[in-house]
Amino acid sequence: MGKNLVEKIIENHIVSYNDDEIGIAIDQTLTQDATGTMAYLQFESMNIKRVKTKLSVSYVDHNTLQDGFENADDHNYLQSFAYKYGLLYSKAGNGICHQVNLERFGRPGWTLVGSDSHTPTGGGIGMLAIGAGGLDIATSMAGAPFFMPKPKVINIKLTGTLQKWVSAKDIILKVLQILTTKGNVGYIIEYSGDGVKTLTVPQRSTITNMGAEVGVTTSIFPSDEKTFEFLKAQGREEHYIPLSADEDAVYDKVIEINLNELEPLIAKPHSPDNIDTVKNLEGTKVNQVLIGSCTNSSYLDLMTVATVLKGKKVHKNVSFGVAPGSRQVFQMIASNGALGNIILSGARILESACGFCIGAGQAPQSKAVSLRTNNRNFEGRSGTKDAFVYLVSPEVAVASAIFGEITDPRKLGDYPDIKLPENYITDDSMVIEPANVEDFESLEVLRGPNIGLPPKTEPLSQDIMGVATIKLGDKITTDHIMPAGSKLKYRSNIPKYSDFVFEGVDSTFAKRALLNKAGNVANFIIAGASYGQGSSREHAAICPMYLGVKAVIVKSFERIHKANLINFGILPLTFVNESDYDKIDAADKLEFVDIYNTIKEKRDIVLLNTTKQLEIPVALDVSDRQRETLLAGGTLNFIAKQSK
Ligand code: MIC
Ligand code: SF4
Repeated sequence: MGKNLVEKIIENHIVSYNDDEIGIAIDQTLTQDATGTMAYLQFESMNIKRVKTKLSVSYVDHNTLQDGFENADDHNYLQSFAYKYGLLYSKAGNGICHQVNLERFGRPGWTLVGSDSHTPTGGGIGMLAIGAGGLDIATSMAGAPFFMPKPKVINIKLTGTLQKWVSAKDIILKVLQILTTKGNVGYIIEYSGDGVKTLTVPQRSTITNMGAEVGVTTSIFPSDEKTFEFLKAQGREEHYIPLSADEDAVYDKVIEINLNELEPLIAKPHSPDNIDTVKNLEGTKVNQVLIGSCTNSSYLDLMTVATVLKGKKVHKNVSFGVAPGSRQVFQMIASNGALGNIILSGARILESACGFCIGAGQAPQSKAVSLRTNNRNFEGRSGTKDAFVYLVSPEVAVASAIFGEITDPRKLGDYPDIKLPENYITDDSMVIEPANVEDFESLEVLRGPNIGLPPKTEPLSQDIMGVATIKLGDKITTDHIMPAGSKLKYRSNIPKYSDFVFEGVDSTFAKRALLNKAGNVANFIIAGASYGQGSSREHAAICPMYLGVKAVIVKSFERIHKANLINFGILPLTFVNESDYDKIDAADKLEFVDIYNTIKEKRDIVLLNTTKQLEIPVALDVSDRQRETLLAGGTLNFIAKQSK
């Protein structure tokens, strides 16, 4: 029986194999500044002298607004940490981590874990690239394997060729329409079929990037001539290896998409799987159009946009912003004159950074219709609670910016048909090499006042007595749990950042939770399906932990968030009978009796709702390693216990 591509890469990296999970060796890690400080503070607490991966890169791309000293303090810490501990440091302005990593550092066949949910962008060049919480990146840098349940593989077979004006974004929007954002935990998507050959690396990485929204562990394309051409043009042909599935490879599910049949698609507010055709929404007035983010800001994307804009003006009622994904893209479009066309059209040129995508700037007007090329349109993420954000391809974005209303780009006539360059401009001078001195141990890591301490957790107690501090519905995202945007600058200050937990959902939550904690009353979070969708931010576990949350009881979890809860000693429990969700109301008193031994001895867990006098069975679906971690009160305690 032949092997699929995922199996082949895993086989090359496997270091442990149990019934409940596998452990793989990690070649490369990446972090960004909003998750990096915490990851590195945790790494420092492990007392390891230098990173043990083949390559680790620390990027700065999220907190670049610097409206106060906090972001700059973080950057300073990150740079000095990288210098001392052996990482590359990509300075603010060099670009968005996933775009830069793809261009300069990713390698086919390597494993990559990154403290950002869009790390799977690397799957576009045949990497097994997985997003995880910061603490999992820290342990990978310390040389530990990365653990996950043995993945199931969905094969998406692409046939045919995209029609003019239909783009890679439309392929992934189609995938989101088919698979939705729910119910795909534990799967990896592997692309194959004749259609793959027709897609360039930037197109492939748009698709793997937004696979994060499907909730799969990662997505991957084969490594072939297109991968070779891309790496060669980046001056890195020596990093190429061919990789593909065997002819008779077996998959857990197969889906076919005929590229010829696709048309321009759009994700309507407020979920990336709320898909419609652009044609159906044509004529809707648009207030803002933003092109950029790690999904769609490559050279290919911006050249397409610039070519369309040549000699045209943006509609008078549209605020139009463009953020090139990396300094390389910026430099390329500046040198060939394309940037001039974009500027002349009336665009606002934004920094090569996450910016608007994470609500850091460019918040639209009240009730605005905002068209964006990024990957998430959760309510409020743009910074304006009542805005309507739609996700589209750069082609749809630019057509709509010109006409001032949602526009099918096929109206624009001649398709630009951009060819990728034979040589990209490569200048890595904004990537700082680590110290190469004998006595790097004496080097100082710089800590401004914004740099706090890594959070401390406590072992699981014998009993947990508490209250349902909040009850929520389905699809609660980590943006709901731990808002980013203007609050991002507090990422390195847990007590301060914790004030904003569930801010947009129930602004009284943090205060109430802290009061309970002070009175020795545990906080429980109750929610529906797909709890913890979206980002990898471990602060969505750390800050609730700081506020005294001991258990989260839901219908189902998303992968990264569940792992983060375990890392910080919060019990991730699911209802055995989903209908029991209705047996708990907010403010009900809840209890676990003898929970420590129950979990240790793998007995059935019963939650007592003492307000309603009900017994509710709940399940803890974790590996043995995770069970021990929870008993110890989180990963750092578990590691400390093991090394005694
Ligand atoms: C996001 O797109 O939500 C982020 C901001 O990049 C997050 C990481 C974070 O919260 O720092 C992600 O996707 O993991
Ligand atoms: Fe940055 Fe947006 Fe990509 Fe997250 S999704 S890494 S915020 S560009």
